[in-house]
Amino acid sequence: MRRCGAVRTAILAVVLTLAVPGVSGAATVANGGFETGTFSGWTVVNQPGSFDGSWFVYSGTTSPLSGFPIAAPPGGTFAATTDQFGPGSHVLYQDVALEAGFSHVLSFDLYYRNNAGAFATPSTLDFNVFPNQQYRVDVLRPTADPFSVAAADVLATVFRTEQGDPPVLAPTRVTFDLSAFAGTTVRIRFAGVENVFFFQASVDNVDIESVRLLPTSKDQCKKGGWKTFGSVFKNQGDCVSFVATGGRNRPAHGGGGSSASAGGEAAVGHWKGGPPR
Ligand SMILES: [Ca+2]
Repeated sequence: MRRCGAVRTAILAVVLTLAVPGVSGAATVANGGFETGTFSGWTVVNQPGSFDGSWFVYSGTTSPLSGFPIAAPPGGTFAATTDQFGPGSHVLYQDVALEAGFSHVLSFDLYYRNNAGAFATPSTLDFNVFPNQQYRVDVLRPTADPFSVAAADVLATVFRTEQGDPPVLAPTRVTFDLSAFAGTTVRIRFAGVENVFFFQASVDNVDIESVRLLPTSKDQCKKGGWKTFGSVFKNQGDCVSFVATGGRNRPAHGGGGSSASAGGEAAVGHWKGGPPR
């Protein structure tokens, strides 16, 4: 038994070596840390009539327009924040394609300073509705109006300020599982609205970590199931062979891999990185 175990360990080591390390291209947030010093990769939209407010790339500890204290960028030199001289509504978004056959976890550093002291959170981003003093992050259909909060447009709400929340939040890591949207393109939207008093809504280090999903049971390969693992397998037999050999028979189109969790409770196994491209 010990000898067998040693052989299995050796095989596993080889498999892991064959796996492609590092970042996959399964879902890419462009300029997620704003370190270009610009909004390259992002789109900024302000509701018409907003009073000299917008999203800004900033550095340092003073808000770029109104001069209020602000947390230093939590990563690198630059981060993004709303700032203004009066009432307005400001959207920052990016559309991201989520490759099928991967899990996708969105994360970012979120923080804010609401100088009004209290939030007002109607279900609208229209600053003409008073009072409206809030910050929210949503996953939208990419065809949605940038300011929409309609149920048909909002696939998920990742974060929103609520009445009674403390007015200041230090940089806080927020994570959200986007795996349910694999195979589609989604719009990640950060929206700040203020019509009570100055409000700096901020974000940095926006990232999506993607991990390829691999089957751990033959049943997951059958009835077309092999197609749900993206482009890894060429057919059902290729998928079944992968499972039956514990990953030693490499998929036709994938790299190495390990279905080490086969037989466990996990529905799927995974390994980091994607196939060679
Ligand atoms: Ca940054």
